[in-house]
Amino acid sequence: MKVSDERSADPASAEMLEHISGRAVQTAWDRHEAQQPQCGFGQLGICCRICTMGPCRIDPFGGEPSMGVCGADADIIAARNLIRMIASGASAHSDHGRDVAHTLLEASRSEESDYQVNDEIKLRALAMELDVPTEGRELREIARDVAEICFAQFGRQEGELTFAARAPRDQRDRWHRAGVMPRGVDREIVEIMHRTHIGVDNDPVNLILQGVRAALADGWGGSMIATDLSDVLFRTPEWITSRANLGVLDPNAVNLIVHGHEPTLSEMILAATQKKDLIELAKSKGATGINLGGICCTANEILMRHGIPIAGNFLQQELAIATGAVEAMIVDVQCIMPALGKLIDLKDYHTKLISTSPKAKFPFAEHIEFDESRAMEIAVRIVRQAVENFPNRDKDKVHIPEQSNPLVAGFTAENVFTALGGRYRPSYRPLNDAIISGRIRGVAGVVGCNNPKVRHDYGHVEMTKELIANDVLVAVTGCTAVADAKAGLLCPEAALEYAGEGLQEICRAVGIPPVLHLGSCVDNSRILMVLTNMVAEGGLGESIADLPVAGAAPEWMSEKAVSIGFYVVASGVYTVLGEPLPVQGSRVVTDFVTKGMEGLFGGKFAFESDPIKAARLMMDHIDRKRQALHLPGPMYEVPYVPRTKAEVKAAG
Ligand code: BF8
Repeated sequence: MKVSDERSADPASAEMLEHISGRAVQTAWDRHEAQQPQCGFGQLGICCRICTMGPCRIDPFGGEPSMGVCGADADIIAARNLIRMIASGASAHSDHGRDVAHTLLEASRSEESDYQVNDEIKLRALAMELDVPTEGRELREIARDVAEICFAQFGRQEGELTFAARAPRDQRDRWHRAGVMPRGVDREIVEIMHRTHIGVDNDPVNLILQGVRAALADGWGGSMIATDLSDVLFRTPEWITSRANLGVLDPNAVNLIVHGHEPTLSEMILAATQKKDLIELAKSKGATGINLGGICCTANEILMRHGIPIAGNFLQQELAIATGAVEAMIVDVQCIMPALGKLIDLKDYHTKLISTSPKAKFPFAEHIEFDESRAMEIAVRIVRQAVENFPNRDKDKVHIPEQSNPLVAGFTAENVFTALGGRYRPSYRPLNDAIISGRIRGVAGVVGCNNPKVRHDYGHVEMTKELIANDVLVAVTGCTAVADAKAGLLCPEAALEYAGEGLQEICRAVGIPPVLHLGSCVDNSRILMVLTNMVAEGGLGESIADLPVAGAAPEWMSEKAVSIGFYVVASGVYTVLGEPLPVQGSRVVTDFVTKGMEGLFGGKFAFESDPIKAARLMMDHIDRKRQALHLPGPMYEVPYVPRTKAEVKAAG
């Protein structure tokens, strides 16, 4: 196999890697190789640089040193490091949510705002849930009250996070018993930072429970607010078609890529690209028009609501620039490699890298600061710069791979399974019935990043194929969704090619793909609501922990993924990670996250790098849950046969 194929299972990415090999361009794969061997202490989670008596590290083989200078052992060090990852990941999601809440608040205060409420139904539903009066009031007043309540959630000092009340009762009872019912995410994160300061909390399990509390404040708070208020501002997604992969770049048009996470920026850039005068300007420069594409989660945001095509996922950001066909890459926050600036500085490519957030500046990027109060004006300025850069494109250097696969996206907790019942039965009943009868074996959420430690996209795609072949309906978000889209798994036709007979029957009846795109990484909150609705519909137990469902992040790498993992597991979901959490230098922490958490929350982690084996672990778990609910095995023959009770039990 060629090196490029070893690095990426995605043909377009492999083609680009081949195309740039031998040039000065460096990619994350090259830098990963240059880092070998990576630090074993770091991988095991047993190095500490929290104070300047260190840095300290623990002998992983049980020898000396067995403690840091302060006396912290491997268990304390691993637990502290782990929950600091949660703090960072929860901060990223929740700061995103805070920005959306702030945008809604500003929009409700000013008639001049470029933003407005685009989903009145969702706003009114939220108002009802939050006890905001609606009778005889203007939409703007309702929006202000809803935004103020949501905004206040972030800093909530006492009591319970309001949206945690959405979780099934049994799950909330578990959180109460474990003492992890979250307050505001800001408070929980500050408490992590306090507890992990030298000489504060030195009980590994107590530390991790605080990590759980912050993660729950993210999933059921910051991220959930990001999703709900983005829906209010930019409208709740509906099923929509589009395409994904580098082939969406247009050799004849001005190509703009938005990369990052927050829809407040990408929505305005999209609106600016549709302005007649800018399109005319593009034509006057010799282009056929303006073509917008996305990378990472901001791509998922504008795909879900507008069908804007996706250029790629995390590991494709450098490859997109290397096509030589991108006039501007416009970035905001999260998952944007600083390497992009170095790539621009090579002067091999004409692409302008434009940073926009006061929170995120990059080497060699031009900074045009985005300000929600002048959103359209700034978006127009950015798009104009991209258009004016078109004549600098060297046509001889352009290399755009052909691949771009069709896809269907736009699934939400509101529409995803009500669709199964059609207009006459808009509820989760048909889904629950399909699971109860065994047509659908269970539901899996496959989410998360790319990581050059594993073959790009291979983990996502192979795991998803194995699951759907065995009648497991798969929900995807983030970079998994992009990987699966590129592999053609988000098309209804994929059911006929890859799904088992039972799942195929459902997909055929309703016209849905076997893999449902639920959005960006903050939209993992949509998956929480899907699970909650399944419990509420009845017949599948009393809590999320009873459901025949499982989660996975086969290629995860970011701290956000750690926060997601913890709120999903604490919400009752068995979750398999491709890369282990960096805690294996501590027996106590490893045991707690892979075993102990189950007793408290009903969910736990497993680590398995082989995506097929990981999918089978998930199906063993799903089958075990089916048995506990006294449900029959899969209705049709499946390649991965349900194990006997004893076999499943033995598999753990
Ligand atoms: O938030 S999946 S690489 S893009 S962290 Fe980043 Fe990971 Fe992609 Fe979206 Ni999520």
